[in-house]
Amino acid sequence: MDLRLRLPTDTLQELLDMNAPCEREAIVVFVELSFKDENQEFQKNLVDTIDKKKEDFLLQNKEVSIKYFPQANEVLQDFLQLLAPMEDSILQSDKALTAGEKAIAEVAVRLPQQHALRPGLLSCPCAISRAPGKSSVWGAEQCTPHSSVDKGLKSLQGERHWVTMATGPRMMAPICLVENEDNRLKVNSDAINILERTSEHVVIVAIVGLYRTGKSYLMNRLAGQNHGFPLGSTVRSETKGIWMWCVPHPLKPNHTLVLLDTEGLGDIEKGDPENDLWVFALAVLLSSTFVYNSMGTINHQALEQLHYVTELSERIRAKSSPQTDELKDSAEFVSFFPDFIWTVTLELELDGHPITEDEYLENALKLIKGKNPKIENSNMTRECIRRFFPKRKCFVFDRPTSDSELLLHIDQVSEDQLDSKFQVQSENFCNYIFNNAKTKNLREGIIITGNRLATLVVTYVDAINSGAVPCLENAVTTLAQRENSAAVQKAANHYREQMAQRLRLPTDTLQELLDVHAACEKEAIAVFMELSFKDENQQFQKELVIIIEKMKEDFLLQNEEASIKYCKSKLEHLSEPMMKSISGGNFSVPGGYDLYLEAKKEVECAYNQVPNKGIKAKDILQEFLQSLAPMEDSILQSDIALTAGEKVIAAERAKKEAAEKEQELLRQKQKEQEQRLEAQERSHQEHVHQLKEKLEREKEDFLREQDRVLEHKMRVQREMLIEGFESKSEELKKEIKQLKEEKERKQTDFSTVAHILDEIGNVVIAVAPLNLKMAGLGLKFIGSRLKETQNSQ
Ligand SMILES: Nc1nc2c(ncn2[C@@H]2O[C@H](COP(=O)(O)OP(=O)(O)OP(=O)(O)O)[C@@H](O)[C@H]2O)c(=O)[nH]1
Ligand SMILES: [Mg+2]
Repeated sequence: MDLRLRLPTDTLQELLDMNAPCEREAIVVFVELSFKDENQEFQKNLVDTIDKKKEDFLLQNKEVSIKYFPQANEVLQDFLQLLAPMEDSILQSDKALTAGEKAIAEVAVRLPQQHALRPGLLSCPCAISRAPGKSSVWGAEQCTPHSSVDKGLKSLQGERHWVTMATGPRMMAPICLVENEDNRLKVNSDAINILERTSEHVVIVAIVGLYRTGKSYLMNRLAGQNHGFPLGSTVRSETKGIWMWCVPHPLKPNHTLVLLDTEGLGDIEKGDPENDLWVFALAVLLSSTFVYNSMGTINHQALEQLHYVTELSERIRAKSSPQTDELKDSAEFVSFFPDFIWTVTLELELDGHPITEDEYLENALKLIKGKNPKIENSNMTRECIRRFFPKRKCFVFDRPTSDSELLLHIDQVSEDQLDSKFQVQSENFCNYIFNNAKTKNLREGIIITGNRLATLVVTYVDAINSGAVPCLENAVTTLAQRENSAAVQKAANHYREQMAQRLRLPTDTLQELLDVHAACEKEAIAVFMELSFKDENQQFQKELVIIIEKMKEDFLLQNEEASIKYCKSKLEHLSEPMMKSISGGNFSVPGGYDLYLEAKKEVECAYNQVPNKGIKAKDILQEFLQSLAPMEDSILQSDIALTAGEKVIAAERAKKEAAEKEQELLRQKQKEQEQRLEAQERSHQEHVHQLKEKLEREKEDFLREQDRVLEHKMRVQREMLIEGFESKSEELKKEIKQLKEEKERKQTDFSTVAHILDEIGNVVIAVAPLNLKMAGLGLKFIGSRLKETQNSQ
């Protein structure tokens, strides 16, 4: 239960479901080990104990739940009651429902309120089945219980922003991620803490645009809420810095949708426009979908306002050191830039003909012929958007409402008061994001999780504050250092836990332990491979080799110790009567030697019958027999029933038997050393095999990415040619040629990774020099001893 449960569970049923198989397994263990359980006395005891433990788990679950969210019950109850009148009026005014359906819905609304939140149980209060096209942008079938209660809970809870659930923190309201204090960016550690606790993959949507253009409102709609990111009703910029809201992704299970709302650009009251640039650059670097929001038409002016994009090549770097060849650093932007969406509030008509939104954007991004600086500037913005962002999309919005009074308090306007065109447009936009916004990844298949995002934010903001330019390659290196070291830890923990779980010490044979070791090591390497990336020179994999090797040695030692302890105690117990007879002089009689031999044989037989003695069984017996030798000789010599000749023969026989046993023991040792060497070789093979697979995957990821970039560049190059911009097309051709050469170069690099594989193999051998030397020398030594004993016979 401890191993499988993560408290608090989402539902009571989840805990009970976990209890059932654990209880079943516990009963199997009992039945396996018990016998002659008169009147099932012990079994009843077991039932009581398990019951008590289950109760303890239930209590713990409740306590953990309450600890993280003290008044969940009460707060939610209050909130639901608060909603009741409004809910009723929505229900009664819904023409899609018959009177009968309304009556049923009324009962359904009341019921969950009565049963809401039993201890340790966060249940879903969303009982009104949403009528199609009503209530929420999340769609009729999407139930958003947590987000729909979030705001109410937040207002009642004050400071509390999030509650920890099994999958990570679920935020009740947005929180500032990067503060903008006196024109200096500062990471908010509370927000970082929240991200650190999120291990889910993240889809990150950032919105940027001029101030007072409805950015926060649009983000709230993505969260399925009217409230959330605060909206401003004055002309001054409301949002400051970058705000973050993590909500469960409505379509992708186990994904968190991270919404980043940013401070409006171009607010003249702000002192330093420099900051706008950094906010813009950060939003590009952090998001997987970048939304640029504007009002009016996409014209020269709008493009001029988007000049930030042309400055990105000065604000972001792909590589840490300048390129050796001529390839511009920004030529690589498209490989890690987010998708681009332009959302614009306007009447959509071009030259009197209605066109699609995407056509509208593409038209607006066509370069304009002409040499005046204004045109050149807006052309530059067009070109940058087309070259940097891998994918473009446009959404056009009408005003949410034509009623200017309502517009002022748009966050209090209910869905059905909104203009129906806007409702459809907004739903299309949200659905597009939910279905198409990608999971954030850096290049080469590095998928971003909440905690990785935390590192990215800190790394980038630190770079900006230190006066440097945030650089993707440096961020990847920082991330890799942190993640790879955690990957080593997790892999090592997995190995240790699995070994402890699967091994019953002492094992019967060494091979048994080595087999379990091989299986656990294989899994641990897989854990490492899964979690690590950019492990330069296999630095971290080597670390893992060393740690696992050490843990294996510990298990081997423990195994020997357990066997020695058990064998000694058994032998002591079994030989007790014989030892008493020796000390009582029972064998110091005529014929005593034969009596002694018989008693010794009995002890040996009984000892041999004892199961599960482990790998030291023979050593301990041999040690015991050797300890008897002087006594044995004195019993033999003092036995007057034997002649001198018989005594000589008996002594010879005893010596021979001892030598045979010794030889057998040496043979066993030799076999064990061979097994250990084989295990070492197997370990080496496994490391190399999994590394090879990973490198192969990385190569495929890299090539796929390069192809995507090339395809994008070739498309832009063709378009430039068609639009009559030959020199730009030539420039791109050059980039394409260089990229193709780089692809070739990398391909050869990947095909010459044999040396890496050799190296990791060497490490596997080198980390256990003592072991191997011991094994190698040991084998020689045992071999020569074996020969010696054979010769002496
Ligand atoms: N959403 C939206 N709001 C509009 C529109 N026209 C005027 N507004 C008003 O502008 C306000 C803008 O809301 P916000 O979502 O806070 O705008 P914003 O872009 O986040 O503003 P800043 O954070 O200050 O940059 C709303 O409260 C409305 O009163 C429109 O077409 N759409
Ligand atoms: Mg805002």
